[in-house]
Amino acid sequence: MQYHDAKLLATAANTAQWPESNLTEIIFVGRSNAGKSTLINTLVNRKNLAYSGKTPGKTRLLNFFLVDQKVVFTDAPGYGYAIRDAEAAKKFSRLIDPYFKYREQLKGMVLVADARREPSKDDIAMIEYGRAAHLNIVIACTKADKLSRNQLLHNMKIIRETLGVNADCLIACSSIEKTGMDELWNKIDSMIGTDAE
Ligand SMILES: Nc1nc2c(ncn2[C@@H]2O[C@H](COP(=O)(O)OP(=O)(O)O)[C@@H](O)[C@H]2O)c(=O)[nH]1
Ligand SMILES: [Mg+2]
Repeated sequence: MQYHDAKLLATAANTAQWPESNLTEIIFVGRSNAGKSTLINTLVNRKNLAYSGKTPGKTRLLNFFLVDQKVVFTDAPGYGYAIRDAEAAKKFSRLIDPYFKYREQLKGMVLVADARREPSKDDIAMIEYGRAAHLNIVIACTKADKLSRNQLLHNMKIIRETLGVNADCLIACSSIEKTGMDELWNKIDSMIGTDAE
């Protein structure tokens, strides 16, 4: 297993609280329960960095993690309940919109999607955001261990078509079997110091 150095750099409710940094940032987004916290923890080989559980007060903010002194992972709040809650949706976009618009070092997006589910409207909207901001986009299809090989391939095809991305943007991931992590790191490494355009 690879060692990764990782620590929480900042927790931000607004632009003034974004950390000062010149490093490339990669935002992790996904619907609640897709496995985003677990994926971040598995990627950096830590049990509790991104708090797989719920940390009251912090789950609705942007959490910035400094990783290996070379990249910053930005953990965005999970979405999904927002559909039923207009106020939460407004809060989410107030938090996220300026980050996509003004954070110049933001270069990439990892969309975390449960491999067993079809992408939601929110997932599609996030991809469109990412494209508008000219980000490199990767789809991490989590919980691959819960599917047979055939089901996984079938579902990943649906995910790819629904989101309108190329097959090489998708990575099957499992935090149980620890699969997909090297591939995801390769994508992240290629985003570091690389402009999408
Ligand atoms: N079997 C399996 N379960 C997973 C995997 N990733 C996450 N989970 C489970 O899915 C649930 C939600 O994960 P969490 O990381 O908290 O999701 P988040 O809301 O997107 O941050 C938890 O019960 C995790 O243990 C995976 O790769 N395989
Ligand atoms: Mg989480």
